[in-house]
Amino acid sequence: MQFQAPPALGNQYEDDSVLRSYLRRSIPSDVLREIEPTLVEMGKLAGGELYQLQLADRLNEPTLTQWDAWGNRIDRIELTPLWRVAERIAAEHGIVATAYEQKHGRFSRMHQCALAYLFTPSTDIYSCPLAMTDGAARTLLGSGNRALIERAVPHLTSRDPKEFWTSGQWMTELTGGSDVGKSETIAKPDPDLTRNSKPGIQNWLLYGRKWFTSAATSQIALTLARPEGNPAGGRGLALFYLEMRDEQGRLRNISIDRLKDKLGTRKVPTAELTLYGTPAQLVLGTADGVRNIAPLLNITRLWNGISAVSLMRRSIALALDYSHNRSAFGTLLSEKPLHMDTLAWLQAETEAAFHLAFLVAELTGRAETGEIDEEQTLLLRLLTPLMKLTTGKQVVAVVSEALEAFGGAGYVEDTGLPMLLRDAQVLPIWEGTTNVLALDALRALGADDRAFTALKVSVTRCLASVHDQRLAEPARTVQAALTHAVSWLAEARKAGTPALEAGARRFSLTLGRATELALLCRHAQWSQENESDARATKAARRFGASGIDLLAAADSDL
Ligand code: MFK
Repeated sequence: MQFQAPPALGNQYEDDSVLRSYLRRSIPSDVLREIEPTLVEMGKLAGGELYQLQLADRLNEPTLTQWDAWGNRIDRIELTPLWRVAERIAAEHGIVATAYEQKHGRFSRMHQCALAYLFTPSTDIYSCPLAMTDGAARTLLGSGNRALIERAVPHLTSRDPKEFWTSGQWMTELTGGSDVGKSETIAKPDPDLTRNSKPGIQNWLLYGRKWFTSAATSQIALTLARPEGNPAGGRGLALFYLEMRDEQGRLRNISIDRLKDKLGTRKVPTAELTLYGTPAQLVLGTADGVRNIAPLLNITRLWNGISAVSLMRRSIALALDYSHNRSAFGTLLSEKPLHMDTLAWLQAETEAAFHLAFLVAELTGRAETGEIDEEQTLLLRLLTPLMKLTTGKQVVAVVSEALEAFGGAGYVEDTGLPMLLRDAQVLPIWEGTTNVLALDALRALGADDRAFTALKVSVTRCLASVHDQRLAEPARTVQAALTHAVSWLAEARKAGTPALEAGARRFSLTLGRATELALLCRHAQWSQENESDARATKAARRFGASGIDLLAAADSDL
């Protein structure tokens, strides 16, 4: 009897030619020399110890114990062994801290995203609490609230597992996850607590239900609530900071009602909470909560994109390894032209998505160090939703197809493969669905189109460096898609808001995919010249022929 060898992983950094080539182009060689050992180490963990633990932890899920034996309400969540190890490794390897220590200035964010990209696929979405923690640190630092910055940021950015805190991001309520302005949680000033606090700190008590709070084991949360008497809508909400437990470890007037029973991300303890007088502090101002929490959203959207490309990469790494070990009809799968053609398509989608996600990381790093001009600021604002929605769609398609590359084994739970698809499916949903982000992209365009101009300039600059004949066709595809997007936008605006909104998804995906192709062409040209490597060129040609302009159907509706 012949037994099939399971797919295996090597060092996930050393094996990743896309990541390594990108870093060689984008990071000065002395910086890369310094950070590379951390990536090699994370690549080793991700393909070795963490991956083995992930497979062993497959059937474990977090549990909620609401009562102890003596009738006390305790609401204790136990994480699985994988997540407990992931938390320690994340702290020790500075997966949040790297972006804040700023050892390499604006390259620190790219370094952090590379670490997160390697770490994510082996830890069953432990990137969720890390993303929210990162977003909370960024939001607090931007708020100028000295007391909260001093209190929380050193914990959020610590490398010491004993000191490290994670943060929740409590937005979603029964009224909805997209239309956050409908939130019903009320904030009442607490005069007693305020009197006993440090000068300048005003305490509030929150009352309401939070319906979808990811990673409910965090030490703190940033959340939205409506100070009593404030108007309806997002502007009437305020941004609050709270600590979940008191010095004795008791929840501060929070009950954990239930853990969600979700399709995927089953290691993430996503909870329904009731706040019944939970002490909280204003982060900045008593209104404009949606605007004030936006920095957090933009950071978690970056993590969403990085997580998407990391799951695409993982599914291809496994499928590729399998192709070298699985025989059918007389040869290995790796010798079957059709099988390898299918994997090459997945690789092209993944490479394209990778370059867009890491461009947003690059721009975020520039914004954080002040090395960004107005044009790039507008570009970052527009590209963040475009990147999140485009990669969110790509990851589901790529991982689904990668599972098919295993035949029936891809559909069998104890291979560990189906979990990839279930986890991928959350990425187009949370942090803003595809449609909500398409509308956010319209918001980012604004009325004057300066953000759109910034995007066109950026794409044109990419294409200006592309002169290899094999890249001429994909470059023309980018230009044609952009030209079409410009004319479609003008027509849609004339036709009115319903037409503009109806086409927003196709418009956004067209811009997202066209930008990805331009970035891939630029990298392919560089790789030919500096690495004598035509792999990215092949990926660009393949991706360019895989549906870039999705606007045609929208035209007919105008
Ligand atoms: C694996 C990695 C990821 C891990 C994630 C883990 C955990 C997931 C947990 C969650 O899912 S938390 C919930 C996530 N929820 C969302 O992402 C909400 C989706 N809905 C939206 O994004 C809506 O567009 C939004 C709630 C923002 C719309 O609300 P409003 O009240 O209609 O907002 P409005 O009036 O358009 O905007 C208010 C202000 O915020 C405006 O600024 P001004 O006051 O100056 O005019 C907007 O420009 C600004 N704004 C909105 N979105 C922004 C933004 N500014 C910058 N960036 C943005 N993204």
